[in-house]
Amino acid sequence: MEKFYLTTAIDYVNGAPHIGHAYEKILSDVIVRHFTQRCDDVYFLTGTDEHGIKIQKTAIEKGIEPKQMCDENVAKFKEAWKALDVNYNQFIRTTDEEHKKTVQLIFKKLLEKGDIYKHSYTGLYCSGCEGFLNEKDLTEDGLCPIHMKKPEEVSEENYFFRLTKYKDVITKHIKENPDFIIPEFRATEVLNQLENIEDISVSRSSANVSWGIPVLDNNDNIYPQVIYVWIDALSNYITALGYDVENPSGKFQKYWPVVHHVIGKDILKFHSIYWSGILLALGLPLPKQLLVHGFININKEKMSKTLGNVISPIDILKAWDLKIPDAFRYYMVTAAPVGKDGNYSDEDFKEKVNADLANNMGNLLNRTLSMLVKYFDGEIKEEFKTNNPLLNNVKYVIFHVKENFDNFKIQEAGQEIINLVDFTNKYVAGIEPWTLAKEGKMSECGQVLVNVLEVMCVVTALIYPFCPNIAQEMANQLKFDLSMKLDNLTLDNIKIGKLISKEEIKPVFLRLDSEFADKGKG
Ligand code: ME8
Repeated sequence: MEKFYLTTAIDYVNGAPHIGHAYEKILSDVIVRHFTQRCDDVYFLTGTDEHGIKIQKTAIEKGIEPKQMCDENVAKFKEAWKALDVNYNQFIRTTDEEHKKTVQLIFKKLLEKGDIYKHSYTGLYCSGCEGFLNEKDLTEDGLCPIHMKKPEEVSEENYFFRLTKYKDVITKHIKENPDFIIPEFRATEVLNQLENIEDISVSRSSANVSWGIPVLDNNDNIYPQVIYVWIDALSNYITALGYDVENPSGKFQKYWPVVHHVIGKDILKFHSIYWSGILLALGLPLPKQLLVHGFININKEKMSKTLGNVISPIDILKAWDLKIPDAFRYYMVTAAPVGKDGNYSDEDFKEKVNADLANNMGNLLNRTLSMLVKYFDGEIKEEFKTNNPLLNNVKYVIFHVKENFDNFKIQEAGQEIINLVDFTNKYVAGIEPWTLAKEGKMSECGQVLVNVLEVMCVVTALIYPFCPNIAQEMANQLKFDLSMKLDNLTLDNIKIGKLISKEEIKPVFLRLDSEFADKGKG
């Protein structure tokens, strides 16, 4: 696999980032870091979605200009991704001039092609979704099922996109490409939605929504329009690559369409149906894959402003006094399988990271290195390097971690790594190198320790995407080269340092103190 382009959803900036935003960006970063260990050319795009009525209304409530509010909140998003070590290549803002210009040209091209047309319309608009809802989608009380708010009746003359023209091609594509939408059960959901799909409104009257990208050449007799958020927002995936409607070239040609869009379950329809329609209308190939993740709940409850349980990722790091985000990253992506809803609770968090990262992984490394220092002054003698009985376990785990990542089964990949650590712990407990030392069987003792340390190098490489700082610390102590590509990761290729220095041995992860347990929430 040579090229790997991954995008996240671009977040609305009417507030600071919450744990759900953080989950998606961490998940994406973990995937990107893993594939960076496997391919030479990886591109990771994230960003912010800054137009629309929701942002406009929040800015008005605050009494500031929308752009000023966006600037302030974008800074909070960037700060959070930095604190969480989300290492993107590019951060796109839909208020970027380049983006705005290209979106206008995309709109114009579709208008000229006849795929966008004028139409008078009365519909139910949910500003939470930034979309029109059908009567049948509403709850019994007439509310939006996601935002539990009554949608507003809107009557306007708008531009519409001829989505129905592409319905059959999209349906066929989904049916013929089972990997297009994962997990697979989500594809069934989309196929059902496609059956009742209608043309969609793609602009709003600027009298109602002024905070948006104006439609170009709008000198006809309908009132001035702004481009309705979804054409604007979805196009970020190509405008970020410098897509040019006349002459697609450069980065766009390099990475499109080998793209994985990581998105939450609530925006699947927009990505699978609307985005596919727009791309087909532009004559562009469809993305390789939509990876649809579930929602993060808090203490098993849906996170919402009304419940007052919205948690900021930064507050979690602060509350647990975490200088590095590794434990939080690890927990977020291993607490639930990717497609299912996950849950954050302080107790769970503490229990899982203490068990896996401190007691299991960190402790094994620390004990083994300490024994090497105690019995051999940290020296790894040539005679200690023998055939490693854990070889098959290592091969098995490397294979399955890669396979799980290929299928975006990130929780399962994490579990494979911890299983290897578990097994190695049992190997040590069964063989008791300290007893071998007591009995004077020094060479045997040294061999056991080196067998374990070799496995720990593999663990270091595999855990790196989840816990980049801890992995770096482990690599430093093991004198292991963390830049090794996973394809070269075999026990034969691992050359641990001849001497492990006593001064450098320290726990790579300290247990989360129970006194913090009640303070996790922001
Ligand atoms: O939907 N758990 O922005 P957004 C997990 N701007 N993920 C969650 C979540 C939760 N509790 N809440 C939200 C938008 N998300 C649009 C996207 S893309 C061209 C435009 C996810 O700020 C959500 O599913 O509401 C989405 O993938 C992302 O966070 C941004 O949500």
